[in-house]
Amino acid sequence: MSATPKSVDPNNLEALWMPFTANRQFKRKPRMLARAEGMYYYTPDNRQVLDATSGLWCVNAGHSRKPIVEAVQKQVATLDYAPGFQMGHPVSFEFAARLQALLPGDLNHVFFTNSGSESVDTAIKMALAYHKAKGESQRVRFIGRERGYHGVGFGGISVGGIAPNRKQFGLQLPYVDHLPHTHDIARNNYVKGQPEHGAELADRLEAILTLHDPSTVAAVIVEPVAGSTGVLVPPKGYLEKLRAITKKHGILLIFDEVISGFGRLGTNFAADRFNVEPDLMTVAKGITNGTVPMGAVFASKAIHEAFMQGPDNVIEFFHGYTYSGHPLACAAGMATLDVYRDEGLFERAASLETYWQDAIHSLKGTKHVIDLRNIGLMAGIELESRPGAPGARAYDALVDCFEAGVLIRVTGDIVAMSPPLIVEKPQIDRMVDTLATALKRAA
Ligand code: PXG
Repeated sequence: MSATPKSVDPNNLEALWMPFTANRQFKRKPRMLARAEGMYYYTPDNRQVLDATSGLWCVNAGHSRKPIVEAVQKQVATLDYAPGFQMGHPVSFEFAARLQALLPGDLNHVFFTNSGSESVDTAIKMALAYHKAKGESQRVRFIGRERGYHGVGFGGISVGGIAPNRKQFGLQLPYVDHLPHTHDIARNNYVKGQPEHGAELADRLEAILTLHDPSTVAAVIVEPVAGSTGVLVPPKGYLEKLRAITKKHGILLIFDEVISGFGRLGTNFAADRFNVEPDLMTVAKGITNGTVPMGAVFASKAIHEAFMQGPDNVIEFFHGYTYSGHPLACAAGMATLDVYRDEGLFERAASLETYWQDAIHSLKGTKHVIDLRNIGLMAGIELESRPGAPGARAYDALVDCFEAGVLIRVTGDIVAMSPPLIVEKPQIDRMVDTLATALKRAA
């Protein structure tokens, strides 16, 4: 049998089982993106679609950026792949050092993965192994949070707080508990930036710890700003409390910054924006501008130190991936950092925040809208659900906006927008106007 069948119909959509997609609904009426440049996607028939979501929260510097394209092309022709176990290649060391220079507080070591999900599972294993190395192998519990998204590995869905991502699978990690989420539109409605109410929800951590005995808990993991479940901005003082409580009990704090990292909040990381330092940080997405799959875990000096004990011929952490530190990803990542720096994109995001905020909040009073919230260059627009059909209204808005030439993202009945940091003010206006028109039309 030949490896290349002779006649394959490129328009046959059947073979591909699409991720997180209503496959049959999609295939009846596909929405295709064939090309991208800067702020725009182009459909196969060359219709321009303004990207209000940075792909899936990852293309922070805009699409098909020349320096990144060229760096990847050069790298693939120089060193396509090199093993990363007991062998090294220069680009991964250089990229780790470049990242190290960006890290806040005591974070100073970089472990490469290929996705946010792998980063989360890596951080969970690192936390367990850290405590074991310190002689505290009883610390095996993890505390996540309702409405948290930490990817789709078994560790990630266990600490995550999204019911549909868990209930199909039955099994999860044992010994996991969850903090309450901080979404409270009764008290925090149409808030610009951080809400006033809800810091006390962090005190629930003390109660959970008392229930389980704090000395059995390895780590608490949260997204500083929950992205996927609808842009939930942390109440003032909330993250600070989590930090104080975890520190008091010798529990690690993991910030999942897969979305909030790399300029989304106008700073390197959310940890910088909120001035709260975690012990471990997980990243992905914007680390390579979405061009080549990559993720990373950033570990504090103390955590790294705990592993670097004992005989030096022994592997310190029995974990890693064939493609950890892949040369193409590292080359893409370094070129991405260059673009972020040379174009001042994180500062640009910060300077656009007020304009973005005003534009988003101009939707107040628009049909179906029940809440608006924003921070950095991200926003959640919450809709009242159509009775008996949760999610339908937002999905209709997604289809309408796509047909009108703007790509948005929806989760349940919440619209999320997170444009590339190169966005121009008239493009922000167009995103908001297109959504407003779609909502006025929506049943
Ligand atoms: N952590 C967080 C905070 C994320 O947002 C992951 C981990 C997992 O990353 P990977 O690379 O394994 O997908 C994510 C991913 C959406 C959406 O529309 C969000 C994500 C992925 C796909 C869609 O909100 N976040």
